[in-house]
Amino acid sequence: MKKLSPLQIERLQYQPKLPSSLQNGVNSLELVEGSATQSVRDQEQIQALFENTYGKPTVTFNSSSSSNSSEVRNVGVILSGGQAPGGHNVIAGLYDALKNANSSNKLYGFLGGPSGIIEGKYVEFTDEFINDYRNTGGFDIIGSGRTKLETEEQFKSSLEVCKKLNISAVVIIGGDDSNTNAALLAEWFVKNNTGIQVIGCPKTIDGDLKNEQIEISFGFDTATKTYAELIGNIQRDANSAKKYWHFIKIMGRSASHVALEAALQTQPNVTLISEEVEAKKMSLSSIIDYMVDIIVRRSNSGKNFGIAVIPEGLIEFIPEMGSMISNLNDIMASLESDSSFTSASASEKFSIVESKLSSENAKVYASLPALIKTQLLADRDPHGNVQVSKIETEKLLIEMISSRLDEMKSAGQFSGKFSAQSHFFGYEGRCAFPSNFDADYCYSLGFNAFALINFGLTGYLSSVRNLTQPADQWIAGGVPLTMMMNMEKRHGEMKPVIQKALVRLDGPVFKQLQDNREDWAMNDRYLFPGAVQYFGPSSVCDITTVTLQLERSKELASV
Ligand code: FBP
Repeated sequence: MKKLSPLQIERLQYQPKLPSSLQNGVNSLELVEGSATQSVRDQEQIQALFENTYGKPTVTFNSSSSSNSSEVRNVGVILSGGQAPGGHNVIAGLYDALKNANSSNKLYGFLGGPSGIIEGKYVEFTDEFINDYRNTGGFDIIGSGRTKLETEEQFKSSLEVCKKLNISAVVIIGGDDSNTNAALLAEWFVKNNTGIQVIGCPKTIDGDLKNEQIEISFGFDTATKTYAELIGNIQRDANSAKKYWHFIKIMGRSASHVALEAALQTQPNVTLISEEVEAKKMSLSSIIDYMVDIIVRRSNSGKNFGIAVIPEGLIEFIPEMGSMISNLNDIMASLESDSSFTSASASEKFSIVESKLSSENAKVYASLPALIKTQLLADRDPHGNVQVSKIETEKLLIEMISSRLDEMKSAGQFSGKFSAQSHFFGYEGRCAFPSNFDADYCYSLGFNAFALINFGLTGYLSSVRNLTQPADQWIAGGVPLTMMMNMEKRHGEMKPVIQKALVRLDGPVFKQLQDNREDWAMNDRYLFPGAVQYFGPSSVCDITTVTLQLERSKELASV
């Protein structure tokens, strides 16, 4: 028999909330169509690529007093990409909606991510199976993977597997790339008259899958609350011992939403925002200047300690680094199967790469410590990009700041102490038990995904909005995936992709940081959020992030 922790037992009892429109099940709904939509950019190209699924209207569900019967449906579900808290509840919501609509409906889970549907690896969900995973973190119910579902051959294999299981709809739970693939699959299924629908669900702790229709991706709330709890604990340690600077890198790949939200929840002394670094064209050396200035000023007022929050993707946003990394990505792609490179020693690899980089980029590469040079040569992700989670930017900054302070010491410009500790928070938050907010949001997204299926829609992303209000006031509906797309360069070719949302430097969330930066740098305004994901004052633990509240209050003020 499985042994469960006391919190696990407690969370299994949690009953996720639904928007009032969905509370009577998917057979008691009416669908309200908005107007026809367009892609965010590159309309002609996107329309040409998605002839059958482009331009559909957004849809909203209202509860209806009449009750319709629902035909028997088999549905398949895929968890795709990095883990995000709440994935299990999306599946639980989908399962409950599907069984509630017709008890003969079946839900299949494809194993190990998108490769499961290609290779026909699956499980059939039952009450008993699902019940063990309700309100738990992780994606281990069926596993996840990063296989890109995009080729004709993969689509054909997926069709065969769906036919075998009599599946008429597939739900893909993923981030921007996985939902781009969901849009391609939806289009292919329509084009080939298969009758199979595809619905996406917005997942990623990174918080960069958002737009006017999707307020936030799931997992962002729990992950940021978890990191904020950890940062708060470190701040208390730093404030107690008063001897270390803690450099904390926080996950989020390109966008700095996670670092920014965690900073707003904890008020550390320094918060770097990659989008700002890029906009201000800050070199690595000017970032060091900025941080050294705060370290020295704090030291002069007797504080040889502090907290610096660093977004995971920073390195790619520093102009000279970004240019060198993109040059390096191309070189790495060409060296991938070159055995004289793959079998070379570390120092030989450095020289090979330097000889192939442009002279400017070679200088930047050569100036880096060996540790970072090696990390920059690690395997690329499926898109050919460097895996920023593997680059210890926090250590790079510590090393460069230490040498700068040593020089200043020798020149009599610094008499304090600098002793640093580095941390990387990423995996610690991706599989935490979903917060109350994520447990409710995810369950609603899954439930709503089945409502979209029941109305025969395809190529839509499940959308639940009005998230700063109590769950019963949330608005359920769907957004055509093509509406969020534009053309971007991938592997040297222009491809249709869902546009990533980066931190807006003209938005209220960044402004909140900007307005307080100097105060937080010099005065210790640390906040210690604690573990508020599940229990505690409902004004904190049941509501969503500072980011979304600031964004929504600005939107409402402008109405
Ligand atoms: P998704 O975009 O798939 O949601 O993954 C996000 C993420 O957690 C990033 O924050 C991080 O850079 C990356 O995954 C790490 O990937 P991996 O799990 O492969 O190490």
